[in-house]
This record gives sequence, C-alpha cells and structure tokens, in this order.
Amino acid sequence: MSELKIGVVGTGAIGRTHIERINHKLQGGRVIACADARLEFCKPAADQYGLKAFETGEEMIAAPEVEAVICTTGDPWHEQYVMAAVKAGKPVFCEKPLSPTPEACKRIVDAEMAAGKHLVQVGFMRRFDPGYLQLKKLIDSGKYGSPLMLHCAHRNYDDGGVGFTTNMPVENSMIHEIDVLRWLIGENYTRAEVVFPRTSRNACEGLKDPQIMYLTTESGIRIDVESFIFSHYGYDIKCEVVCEEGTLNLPEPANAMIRSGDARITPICHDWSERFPEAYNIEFQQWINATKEGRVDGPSAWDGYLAQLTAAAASQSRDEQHPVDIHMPETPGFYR
Ligand code: ISE
Repeated sequence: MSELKIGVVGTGAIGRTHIERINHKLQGGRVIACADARLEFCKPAADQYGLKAFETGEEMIAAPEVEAVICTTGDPWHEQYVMAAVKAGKPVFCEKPLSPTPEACKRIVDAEMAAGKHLVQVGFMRRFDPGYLQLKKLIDSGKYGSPLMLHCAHRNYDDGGVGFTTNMPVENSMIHEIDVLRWLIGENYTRAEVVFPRTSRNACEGLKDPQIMYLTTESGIRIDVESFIFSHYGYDIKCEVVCEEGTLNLPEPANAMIRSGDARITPICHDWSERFPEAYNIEFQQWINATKEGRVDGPSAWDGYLAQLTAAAASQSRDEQHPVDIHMPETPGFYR
C-alpha cells in the first residue's frame, strides 16, 4: 500500500513535532504539504522537511495530492479548516480542542453527519497512553468493583511561562481529563464545578492558579481534578481510581533512580512533550493505519463536542462560582 499523503495546516511547535514523528519515526504516511496563516510562517518547516508550502490552508486542503489533513493551528481556527476538509471529503485529524465553543463543535458534527462519512478525529492523545490503557483494562475487568471516586492532578512546571489566563486551565489543560476520564469510566457527566484554592505567588498576572474542577457522572461517581499551571517542580499527571474493592493508580513514567548527594532522586518530566511521546506516536500510527482503511477509530467529532459542552459548564461554574448542571444530548446513531 502506498504512503498516505498528508498536509499540515499550522506549523507551530506541535505541528512541527507531528511532522517530525510522521516523516521520521512512523510508517505508512508522509507529510508532503503545509500551510500557515502567512506563507513566511510555514517556510522554515517546508524547507526543513521538503514540503510544498501553500498560500492558504484552504488551497492546501483542496490540492489533489493531499489525501488527509492535520490541523494544528491556534484553537479558534480549527473549525474553519476542519470544515474545509469535511467539505472536500478528506479525513482530518484536529488537535484538541475540536473548537473552543460547543456551538462550533456542533457545526462540525452536523457537517460530518451531512457528509455521511466518518472523517474527523480529535487529538485527545491520552487515550493512547499505555498507562491510561492499563487503567482502562483494570476498570473494565470488573475485578475491583465499580469506580466510586477519581482523584486527579494535572501539574505543569509553568506551561510556557506568562500569558496564561484564568480560563485556560479548564479550556487548555483539564480538557484532557474531561475527555480521558469519560472514556476511562464510560459515563457522561451531569455536573461541573470549579473552585479556587489560595492563589500561588508564582502564578502569572491574570491567572488564578491552582484551580480544582469537580465533575459528577451519571451514576454518581465524583471526580476531582487539580490543575496547577505554575507548580514549579515538573510536569506531573496523576489519576487514582477508587473502586469498591481496590484503588488503581496511573503508572508513573519509568525514569531511572539516581542516588547522589545523600539523596535518592527519581526525575520528573518537564513538560507534556516529554511525558506523552509514546501516546502521540501510537495515536498517529493508528490514525494513519485507520485512515488508509477508510476508518476513524480514535476520538470522534462527537467526543470533541461532548468535551466542549463539559468545558463550557465548568467555565460557567468558574466564572459564576456555583455548580452547573450538564445536559448531554443523546448520541446520534451515526456516532454509536
Ligand atoms: C497544552 O496545550 C497541552 O495540551 C498539554 O497537554 C497540557 O498539559 C498543557 O497544560 C496545555 O497548555
């Protein structure tokens, strides 16, 4: 089978890491084209990887040689390019979030259903992480009874420094937990709440940090997720599932222990790119394989829509400081 020819729109940091992994690590696909808001932004990536640089994302998506699209632009532009791909009948992988608002996600869902063909996958890479997959297998085995509570933490060293605002922990960081935990326990959410502990003196201006998000599921499972953007010690992701007959913990990355200077030290990753490379590799290899067979078997546009509905409720709770009920729509047959 020939290689899947891919065009990437958005050649910032994450776009570049995906081009690198597809062209230098994975099999069966090749990025051949790129586009960005302005031609000069994608020139360096085009030169480095020998890609054809297009003036606009739309032109790249329409090009007959481009068989599938990856969208790694800024969040507000996802809808525009995902829609262009769906209208062209081309498979499209869109980094999370599918779009910043549930309304925009719903428009994508409607367009995909109208096209009558599954084309969209959302970049919720944690579903491909071997640690989360182990947790899922243990929960699904039923051996430990039903999950009752989940205690999670999403700590960044400083998430790239200044520029973070109070809305971003839900919309940029905890959106990962919103998706992966729904997948892990197989239940929709019914309520969200966000509260503020005392703000750290290390938080940048305009950011209340840390924050705690509480979620309730249909059967009454209670989840707490701590987001700490300026933890100032490392990138630390925790998930403990308390079941009726046991607790299940997300494995820590296997870093060698160092004994030195009267101490035993196990290094912690610095950021997401160090913590989840395997998840990204598996995610993209599976996307390439499935796309070549005309399937989408990762997180769908519907998953992206439900994640955004939940994030919108959590954001409303954060802004108004009271719990917000979530009314999840019934899954259309197309996505079942
Ligand atoms: C970033 O956009 C990500 O997706 C990372 O996984 C997350 O840890 C980080 O907080 C976000 O800003």
